[in-house]
Amino acid sequence: MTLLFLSELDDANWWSTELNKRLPELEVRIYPEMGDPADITYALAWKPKPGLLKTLPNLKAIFSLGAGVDHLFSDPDLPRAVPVVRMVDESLTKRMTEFVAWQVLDAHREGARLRRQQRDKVWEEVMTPLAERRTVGVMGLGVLGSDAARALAGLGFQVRGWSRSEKAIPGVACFHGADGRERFLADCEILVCLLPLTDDTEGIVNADLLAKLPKGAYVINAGRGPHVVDEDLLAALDSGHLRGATLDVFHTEPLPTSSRFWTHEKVFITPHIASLTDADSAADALAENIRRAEAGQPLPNVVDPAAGY
Ligand code: NDP
Ligand code: OXD
Repeated sequence: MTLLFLSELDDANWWSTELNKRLPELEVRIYPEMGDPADITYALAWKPKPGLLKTLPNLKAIFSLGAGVDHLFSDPDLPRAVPVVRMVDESLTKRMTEFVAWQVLDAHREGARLRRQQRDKVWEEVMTPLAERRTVGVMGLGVLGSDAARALAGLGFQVRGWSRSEKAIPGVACFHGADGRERFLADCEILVCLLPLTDDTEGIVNADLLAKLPKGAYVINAGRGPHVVDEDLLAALDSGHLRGATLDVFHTEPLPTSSRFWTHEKVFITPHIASLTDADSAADALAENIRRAEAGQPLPNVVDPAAGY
């Protein structure tokens, strides 16, 4: 069995070392050194070149190096008969929850205003409500969103969440579907986007959605850049309707230096690092998945191609 590692961003040597500790018999090839395409039985990929996976005739599974799989489904030539497995890993989940808690607390305690005050040498008290008086909404209650929502509830926030199907999470008011969206958004003072990017969610953070948030709301996007209509977000920030935004993901990454987001006083930018995966943790599940595939057993976390996530 041979795995092709396909990523310009992730550390190929780290992944191949960790995989071989668990599966010494696995041959790991690192693209572009792939040898005979017919040898490749597994791909471990992040943003592979469109059309490349189609050239591997004996693929048994495609493993995404990320939780999101939009980088695979955007390939019109993705081999549809091969199962795509998303990354579900404890380190990825914990890091995302840390990021969300960090940014929600910063927005809640008005970190941006305090940093401006320090810059201007202004000594002025900033009184903020207790967490129990602050409503935070999490869009997407999957592996990442539900963990973040639970942690925010643990910090005392009034937490609500929104998903496609009905959910029940202790301490979280759950809404779902198009019908639940408006009720979910009303009163959300801090909105966290942890949705996957699909045809249904592209452009979801637009003027219409932002107008439904209360004045002074704060938006945190750790999903994907195309969830946001950039011009609509900038207009809501400029008009004062939004107090601020934390953006980890963008339409184009790296974010072009010409983007207004870089210099906008109300925007905090992070370079798509809300969460990253540790190979030494995620290789356990990956190796187990390869063992299962070799044994002809069903794989967990296979993406439903119709849903696209
Ligand atoms: P999951 O697939 O576990 O969860 C997705 C959630 O979104 C589910 O609750 C799902 O609803 C909901 N959802 C999907 N479509 C809709 C819709 N049309 N309307 C309402 N809710 C919807 O994904 P993860 O939690 O593992 O990951 C979420 C996303 O986070 C990834 O796809 C990726 O884009 C992003 N991400 C970003 C990272 C970063 O560093 N910035 C790192 C890792 C991930 P239901 O439960 O009903 O299916
Ligand atoms: C992911 C990501 O999808 O890092 O895991 O964005």
